[in-house]
Amino acid sequence: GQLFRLEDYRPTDYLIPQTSLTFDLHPERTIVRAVLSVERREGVSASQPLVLDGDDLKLVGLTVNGALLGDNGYRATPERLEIAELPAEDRFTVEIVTEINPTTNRQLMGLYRSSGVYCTQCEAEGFRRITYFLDRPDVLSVYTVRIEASKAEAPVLLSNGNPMEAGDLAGGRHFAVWHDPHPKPSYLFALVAGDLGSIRDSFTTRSGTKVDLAIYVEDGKEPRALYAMDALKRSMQWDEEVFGREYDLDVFNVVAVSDFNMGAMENKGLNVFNDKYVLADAETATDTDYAGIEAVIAHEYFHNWTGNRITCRDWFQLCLKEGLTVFRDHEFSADQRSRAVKRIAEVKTLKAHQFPEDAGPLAHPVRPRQYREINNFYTATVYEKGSEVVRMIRTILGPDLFRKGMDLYFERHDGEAATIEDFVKAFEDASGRDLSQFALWYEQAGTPNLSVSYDYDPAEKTFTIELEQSLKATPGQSRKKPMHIPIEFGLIGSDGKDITPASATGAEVTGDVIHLRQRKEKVRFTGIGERPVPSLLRGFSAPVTLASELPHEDLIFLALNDSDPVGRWQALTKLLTGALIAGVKQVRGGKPPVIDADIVNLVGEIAANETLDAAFRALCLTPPGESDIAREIGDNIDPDAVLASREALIKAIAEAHRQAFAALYDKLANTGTFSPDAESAGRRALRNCLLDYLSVAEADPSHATAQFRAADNMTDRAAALGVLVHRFGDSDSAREALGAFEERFGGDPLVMDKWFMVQATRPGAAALDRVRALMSHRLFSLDNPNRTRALIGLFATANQTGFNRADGAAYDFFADMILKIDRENPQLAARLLTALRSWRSLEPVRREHARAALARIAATEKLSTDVKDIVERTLG
Ligand code: B3K
Ligand code: ZN
Repeated sequence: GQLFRLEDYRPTDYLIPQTSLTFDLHPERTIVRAVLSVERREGVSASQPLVLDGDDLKLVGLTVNGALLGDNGYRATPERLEIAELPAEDRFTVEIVTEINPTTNRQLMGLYRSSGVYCTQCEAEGFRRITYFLDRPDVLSVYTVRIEASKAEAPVLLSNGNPMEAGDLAGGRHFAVWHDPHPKPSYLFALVAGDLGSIRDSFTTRSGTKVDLAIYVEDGKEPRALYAMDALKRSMQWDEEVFGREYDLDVFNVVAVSDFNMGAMENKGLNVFNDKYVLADAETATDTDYAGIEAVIAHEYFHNWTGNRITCRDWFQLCLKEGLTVFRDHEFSADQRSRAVKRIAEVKTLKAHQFPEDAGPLAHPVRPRQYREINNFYTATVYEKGSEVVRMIRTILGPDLFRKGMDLYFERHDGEAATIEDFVKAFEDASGRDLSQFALWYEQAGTPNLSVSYDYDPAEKTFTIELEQSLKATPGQSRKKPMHIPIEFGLIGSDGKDITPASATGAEVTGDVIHLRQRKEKVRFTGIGERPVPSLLRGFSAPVTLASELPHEDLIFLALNDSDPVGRWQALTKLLTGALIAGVKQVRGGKPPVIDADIVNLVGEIAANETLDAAFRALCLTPPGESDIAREIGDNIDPDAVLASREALIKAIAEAHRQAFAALYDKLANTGTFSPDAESAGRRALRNCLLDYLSVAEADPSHATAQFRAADNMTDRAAALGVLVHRFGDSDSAREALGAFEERFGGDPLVMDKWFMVQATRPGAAALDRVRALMSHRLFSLDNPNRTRALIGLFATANQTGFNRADGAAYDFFADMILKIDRENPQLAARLLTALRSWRSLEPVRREHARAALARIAATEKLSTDVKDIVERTLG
């Protein structure tokens, strides 16, 4: 693959202000006629050829200003159309006819058919698989789209923008014309055609425009789209209230399809979704599914302003739309639910997905400087860390200046393709602050480490915090500069209340934020009458790791008393992680782990504290996962020892609190009809945590079986199934539950994904054989990304002991699967392969097996550029 570099950016010689497309849809032979009005940029000579991108295209017609070209007038390959014979005038029309096959398109990029429905995916570079075009985000065009199709096969015909006309044609065919008045880059183009059901609603914007809303789903699944519709209306309202952003077309359509490479796509006025992020009801969706739908619906909707109205100049600026839009959807969910619980969930996700990326061979800056395959850069770093960077801007400026900066950004760049520099400048200009050092967050890869020490002087009544930041080398960046790290903090007195210092000297302090800018800095607070317990990084105010020398008692104090719930959770996590790591050492030394009674009591105390949110207590009762522990250990990982340590802690907690947990479990039982609201979901989350502990304490599946049978919703049913399969996998209870689940939901692929997942994640070396066997299940297919992710993806990312079995057999199996999937769907294969990114931190035997599997992939001929890029960077 070719290397693309940020510094090589150059604007195009030609622009395409208008694009008119006609699709004559046929399953195997679709004809696309593109009429492009082209404009030569000032100063560009007419001898400059017009070079358009293609991918796997077949040209069947070409004219310029209506005339055919001579043999030397153009050159067409499947990847490129170069037109040399151009008029002297600066404006002309190019008409291109291509023929494509939606049925054989298994990459799910460009125009493809999924369960008989035509749909498109163009981001990042899928439009060039439909027609030849300047397929890059800085070429904005106004689109008019005419779709013709068989009326029986595709009664519904959709594209971007507003519907203009529709009617019947000869031969049982019909047509529809759509016009999108907002200039957009080609990656936001979309078309959907098929036999779909829909639900409809409307939203009136605050300036009084009525917008028709529709969600299209497979016939018969309409009732399962109601929650998504509700989330959409709440998103529209929220963006008006919180960011002052209104919707800008007469219609907004969402379509759910079953074969989709990612979550969803923000095409202007026509969002296309993986049906997993649309379909939900109590019977089939868990609380996590509901929250996911709410977040993804909001995310795609919010892109209308951050991504569509203002798009990216080039793909290096991807975080400009993605990080910002993730930040916006996080804020939305926080406002709809419990802010603290939402924030903790974000921190967990960031640490689970982004920190390992930043610490491994695939590390890259939030704004990468180079890529070989852009689809491999839709990463946790660009999305999640990108969102953290925006969040830090708000922390540094405060909410009012942040909003002022956002307003300025919208005002200045509406209708443009912008850069990170434009974004940062808007905040600098709105606030008068210098963000040049802060902007290093976009440039430097890796997770900074903060080490902190404290000193209390009772005579002087001063408290001094000494901070030191460090950042390890990452691929291509050996030397790093110090960053501007905003650290929210509190100094807590023995009564549990925050102490307000008289003054602060040293590093800048504004309100409750310390601004660390040097490599090493001190802050000295005066007027501190007693030795305080410091709470640092409240709200997880910066994406850093924190090494602090706080003693055990202080952490327990924080876990119980910090006024910031995120701080409480961080302190508890630190304690649990310390205990778990000590346990791993003991296991590897051949001893049983010794569990600290203080920690066991602390967990019991939090569980019993009814003044706390149930959802918060559930988070506290779930000890760090196996991969969290592995990440904190850092190297020479033995996943079996990690599991053993974690299980020992769970058992100690379960046995110590057996009675209390049983009573609480009963008390939290379901009452009334199911509601997916945050409070009810929190209650279920806590109760399902307790179910696991109880089952461990009792060493008996009967509680889980009873819950599985009685459940009136998928959250409780799936949780019970999880306990049965993971804890009592060989029992009749587990077998019967799996059988009953399959019998009931065998007709519903999305629900069956949960059935595959729960088995793929059952710990232990025997998992591989089960995964192999499940691949021949009648409902499994490698052609469907959701199915593949449920079985192969979850096995590789959420079954540490199964995937990393010591003989390396699972790596071999995985390599075979990657190579197989790569032949059909390179994007999916490349994404799955990132499961091996932390191979270097394994103990030597597993490490060597993993390396060999990677090397075998790398040595295979005809790899896609996607997989080749990942495997080469992973091997380093
Ligand atoms: N923008 C799309 C992601 C496209 C991924 C292309 N490989 C979804 C989103 O982030 O909203
Ligand atoms: Zn996005």
